[in-house]
Amino acid sequence: MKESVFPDPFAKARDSQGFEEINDQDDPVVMILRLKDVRQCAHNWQTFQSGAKPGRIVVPSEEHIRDTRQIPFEVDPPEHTEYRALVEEWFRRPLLPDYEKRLSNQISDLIDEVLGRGEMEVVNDFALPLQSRALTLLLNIPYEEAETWISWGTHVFRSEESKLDASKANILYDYIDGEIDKAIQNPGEDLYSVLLRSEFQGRKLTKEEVKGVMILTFAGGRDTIINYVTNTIAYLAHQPQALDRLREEPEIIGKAIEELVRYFSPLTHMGRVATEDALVCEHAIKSDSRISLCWASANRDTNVFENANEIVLDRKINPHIGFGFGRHKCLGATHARQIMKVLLSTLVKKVSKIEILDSKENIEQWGTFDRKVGYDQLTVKFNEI
Ligand code: EMZ
Repeated sequence: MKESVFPDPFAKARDSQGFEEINDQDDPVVMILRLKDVRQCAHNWQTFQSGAKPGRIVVPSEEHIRDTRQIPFEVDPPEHTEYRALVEEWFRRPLLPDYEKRLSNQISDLIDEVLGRGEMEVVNDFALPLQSRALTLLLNIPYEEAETWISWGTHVFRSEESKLDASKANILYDYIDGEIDKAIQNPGEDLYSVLLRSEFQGRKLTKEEVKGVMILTFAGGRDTIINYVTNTIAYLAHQPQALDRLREEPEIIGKAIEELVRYFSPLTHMGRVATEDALVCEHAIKSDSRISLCWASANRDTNVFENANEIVLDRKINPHIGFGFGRHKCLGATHARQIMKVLLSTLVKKVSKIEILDSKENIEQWGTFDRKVGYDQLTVKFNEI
């Protein structure tokens, strides 16, 4: 398969019935495939809740490998609204000029570092360090800490041996517990300390709640950003005219970022648990069963997007839901968009052409759907301008 092509495996099921039932660890999940229905279900948090057993709304379910509730992700209104308000401003910091400048320096240094090499493996030697170093800005902690996170690999709950790896998850939990204790001893201006000072319903956040926010911050933006960055590099390598166009028309970078999120949809789907019997696409959903909101399928819905299977860098109307939809839409989206903006703006200044030397696709399997979500390995050469 061509490196930059990400086929849409959902088309047939989306057009014919709009949903598909899959099995996840003996717990069925009805995947919702059309954009309109995905939005409606995401909007209807009363019927399709996030605040189920911790881990259950993730597909594959993580309920057997963790008990900590991720906040605000696994909470419903009205509590969700109050939790979200506590962290919203912090997660808008990526828009501050100083933040953007520091991010620019990081990404510029990383590109300089790999330009000197004959070849490099993008997933582990570029996307992972880029994501981990950028996370030090989001958490407002020393840059050196990124080395520890890089050593964990691309996903904190998955390993090469297992899709759900409890021992790996424990590394993250123990680490976060330790960092929370350090912040209690030595409060500072980092996210842990800020959360420990925050108040929820007139009392301080508990350690467990702080941990819930931190786990989400570490896990939610990890493989997603890594896929986004890696897939973008593959695309720019395969379509050199796209790299040239972004160089000549930097004003379309904002639109290009959205289009790449739509096309790659780095997070395939996210689950919800029905609080009552319901109907979606004339299909009966039983109370306490799961649905999934399939962002990846919705983003290729031909009733909404013209030439849905093509990357149109300056797509004018682009109501994609790659960052989710409704109250739970991605808290890290501002950070993710800044990373992409800085990455594209820096690449066009420093790199003339990217060559792909070798690649191995990462294919997810959901029932009968095989979905390419990114790469396990992508070896390239960056050519200097
Ligand atoms: C959860 C999820 C959040 C989950 C927006 O997505 O990301 C997944 O990668 C994690 O495994 O626990 O944080």
